[in-house]
Amino acid sequence: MSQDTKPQIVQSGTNAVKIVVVGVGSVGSATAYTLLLSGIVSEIVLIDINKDKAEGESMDLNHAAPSNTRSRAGDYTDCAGAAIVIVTCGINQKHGQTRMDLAAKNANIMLEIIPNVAKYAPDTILLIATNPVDVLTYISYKASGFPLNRVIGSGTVLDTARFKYILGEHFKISSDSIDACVIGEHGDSGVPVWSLTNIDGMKLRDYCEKANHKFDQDAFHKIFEQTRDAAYDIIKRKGYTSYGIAAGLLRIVKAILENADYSLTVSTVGDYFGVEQIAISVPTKLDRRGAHQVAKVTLDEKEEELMKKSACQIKSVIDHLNI
Ligand code: 6V0
Repeated sequence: MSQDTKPQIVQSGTNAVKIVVVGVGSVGSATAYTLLLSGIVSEIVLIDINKDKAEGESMDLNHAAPSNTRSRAGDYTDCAGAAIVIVTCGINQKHGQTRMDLAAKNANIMLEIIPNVAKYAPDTILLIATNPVDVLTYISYKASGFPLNRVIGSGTVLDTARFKYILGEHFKISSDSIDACVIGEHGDSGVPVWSLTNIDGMKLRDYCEKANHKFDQDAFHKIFEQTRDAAYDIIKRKGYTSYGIAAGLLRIVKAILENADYSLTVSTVGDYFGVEQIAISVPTKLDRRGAHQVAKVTLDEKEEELMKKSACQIKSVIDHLNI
């Protein structure tokens, strides 16, 4: 990953930090609310094609704001000085649609807005959440002209949280005791990394033996299906998903602002699993300069094969868009 050595706008400590959220629908407003209550940012600027919506949301948010954080509606000139610009605008999945079905429309929206963000905030970090997030992270990288480390997709951070939650429910333990992740596409070809799953510091098989649980491959397969299909199940009932991704975006923002240097499964652009120039999620370190690849994750043969398929799936959509 080519690195950008310019000092970033993120300041030491996290007290005077401006974040911009572009798109304040279900995801953007939940993200702004989550960021606001976290107290780690001082200013949240909301941009939406629907200006009234951005204004209404920011007024409402201010009535929930801790004294050191303010929200306001703005336009692209207000991206100047932003530490991070979070992009959540565009169309969302309707019942029965896949994330990839959104590609063409949302790609055009990215091509329209990203150059504006880059113009006024040339040193910011772009954090993309709009779906299909891997494809759009790649398009945002191209449209911004930013170095690789400053264009980050929320990737499988949400899938990983869902996976750990469902595993925790299965074993009736806190998901904090579980070290597990989903990598690959944020979507139907995402890959659960069973070979590296640890519970209480033990490999899954050892944990099952020690804790008197059956090592039940069928149950594990169902756990992954539930993880993969979670968005469809939620959208069928409430029409959209928002809180999970908002918490995931907060986790990413925190890792950047706090110069955390730990890894999350965000999506970044590069050559992966034999496929050139795509964005896909693998464990990636985050700090004030953005994303930094850690050593290539060691997968078993089947996982490696699934990652190749996932990478090809993303590539075929990027190629199809012909941008
Ligand atoms: P929504 O509630 O329809 O909000 C979209 C917002 O974008 C609206 O307020 C629009 O006015 C605004 N908008 C549209 N076009 C533009 C534009 N050109 N410039 C500025 N604003 C614009 O959608 P929702 O918030 O539910 O979803 C937004 C995106 O997030 C979708 O693509 C979802 O699929 C995606 N999600 C991504 C997730 C992830 O894990 N990465 C998770 C959930 C949803």
